[in-house]
Amino acid sequence: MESANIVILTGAGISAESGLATFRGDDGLWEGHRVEDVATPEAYRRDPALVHQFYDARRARLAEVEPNPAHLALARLEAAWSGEFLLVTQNVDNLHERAGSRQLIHMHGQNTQGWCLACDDRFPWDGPMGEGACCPLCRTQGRVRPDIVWFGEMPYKMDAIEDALRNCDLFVSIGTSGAVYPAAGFVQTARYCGARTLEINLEPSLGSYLFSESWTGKASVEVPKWVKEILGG
Ligand code: BJW
Repeated sequence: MESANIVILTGAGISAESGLATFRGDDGLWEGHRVEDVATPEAYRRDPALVHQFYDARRARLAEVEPNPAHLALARLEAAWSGEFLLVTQNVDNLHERAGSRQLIHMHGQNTQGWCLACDDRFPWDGPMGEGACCPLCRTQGRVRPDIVWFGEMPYKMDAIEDALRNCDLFVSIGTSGAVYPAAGFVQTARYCGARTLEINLEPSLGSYLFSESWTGKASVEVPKWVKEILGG
């Protein structure tokens, strides 16, 4: 098994026990706003101050949280694995890289990066951004937005993700509700191409029936258990 190709998809549930709120749980609202009301290009055009407030608050929170045993176990697995390994996260936090993951795609962007709509460049961003942010490269003011994929926008690196899904032997989905596409459809691609599929989630997700195996429980417990099992004890 140790030479098999693995693709892992993670969602907000893997960071929940680090203290970051998920989107669709009981604590899933941000000051009464649904994610759909702050995570769209239309919302940004309508009320940029509100959208910046949402991402500035979440960026500030990153300094107060740490990777949990689930992030650490995935980094351990990557380091020990001899087959191909790709970790695709929908999360815009930086907990996977802080845990040591390297083969990592942030398909919905990163809240620790800015994107200048004037010069189309992307760059690391620490601290608040707000409406008046100045691009460190072209110096234009007020055209910098968080480097996040909002509803209706194309997720990043889809070609590389599709290739990895078509070539994987094992697809594992961790801590995601399966409510948002294209990520919610990855299990079907992997399965169609012959991969074994496993879901690890607090509760069965919307697409749970599509997986060949399901583990129900907290990511911080179940992921280290699974990694130990796959690495042979
Ligand atoms: C735990 C746990 C613990 C908790 N342990 N588990 C109609 C039909 C089909 C599709 C569409 C449609 N209308 C529009 C679309 C497309 C749209 C879409 O999917 N909409 C749906 C609402 C239907 N998608 C898009 O627009 C995407 N772009 C796109 O499709 O482009 C065209 C395209 C075409 C063809 C190919 C490729 C592209 C873009 C989607 C962008 C999503 N952006 C967001 C916000 C930005 C990032 C941010 O602010 O952080 O991304 S939305 C939000 O949802 C965020 C997340 O990444 C994403 C997924 O959420 P996630 O991670 O699953 O979190 P939750 O809260 O939903 O679930 C957490 C889970 O964890 C739960 O199950 C818990 O039980 C569990 N859990 N504690 C283990 N301790």
